[in-house]
Amino acid sequence: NKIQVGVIGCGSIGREHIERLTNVVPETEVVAVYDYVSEPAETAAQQYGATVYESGEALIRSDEVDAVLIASTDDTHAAYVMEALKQNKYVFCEKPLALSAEECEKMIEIEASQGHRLVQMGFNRRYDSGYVEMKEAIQNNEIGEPLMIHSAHRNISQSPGFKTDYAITRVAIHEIDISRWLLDEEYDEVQVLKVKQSKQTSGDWLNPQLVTFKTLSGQRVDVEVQTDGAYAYDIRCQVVGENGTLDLPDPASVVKRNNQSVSNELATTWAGRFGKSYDDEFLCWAKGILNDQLMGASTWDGYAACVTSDALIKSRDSGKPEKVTMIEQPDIYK
Ligand code: ISE
Repeated sequence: NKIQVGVIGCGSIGREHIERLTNVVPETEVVAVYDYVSEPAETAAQQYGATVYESGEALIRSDEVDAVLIASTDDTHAAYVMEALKQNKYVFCEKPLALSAEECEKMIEIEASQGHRLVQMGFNRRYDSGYVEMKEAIQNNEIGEPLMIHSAHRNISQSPGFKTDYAITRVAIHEIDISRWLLDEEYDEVQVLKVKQSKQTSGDWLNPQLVTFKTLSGQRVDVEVQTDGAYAYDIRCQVVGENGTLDLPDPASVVKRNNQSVSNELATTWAGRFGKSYDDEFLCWAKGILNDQLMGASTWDGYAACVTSDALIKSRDSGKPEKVTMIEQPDIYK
């Protein structure tokens, strides 16, 4: 008997995750789906033999659902996570955990009072083999104490309706999480720096944005966030330590030599670049559920990302560094 999963949100990432839970993760099966638009839910239900529910809440409360995957629009995540917590069900939530830090604080309160973790956050980069190797090298003291990180997040395009804030809440949120995870530190203050704007932007949002974080021990992280018009979907990360540096490798691709030049292909989309990491993320989720011990990113990590996003957006408006102020960490996240 497999873990019976209900999926809320059957858009592009929801569909990919349903496919994974069905064909990649042996411990799970998708039995229930919901989407606020009926067509994608019906299609997924038919293809994977699941039942369509009339609301996300009904799906979460259903007896046939053991665990919930939330891949719906960002503004709906918090209420669904709260409902799953109240029903004492395991939940996987795509980023962001909520639109405000206050909503996350409520979740933390409930989860901590229940005494064990129920939520795993969708920060897939923690499962990317390159980042995993970098983390191990840091932990093994191979470059000494990390002092700073230089990073870049470059996109070719965005879907219609993209807004300036999304560069933080949907895009740089990956660097907010992965830098905290690599350095194993919380942030002290963050800032958005103004930079000359690219003409390769298909809307009226700010692009690029230069984002910086300072950790409590004084390490600095800079992130170039290009949300449109870049030459590829390209993710760069270099950790600078006292005794050396670590560079995130590109995924394997053949090195081509022709026309008097040497080249290798880059990814065009996040799905192409990070597919394998999502597989490993869900394998980890299923194991965590079976052992009643979730190991991936937690509600606390989702909260940290929201607090940091809020401070960055404030800084973009104020033009100054802004403090990242968090509540005390409950024991279940330590
Ligand atoms: C998307 O939500 C992601 O997760 C990608 O990593 C990011 O590059 C993209 O711009 C976002 O829309």
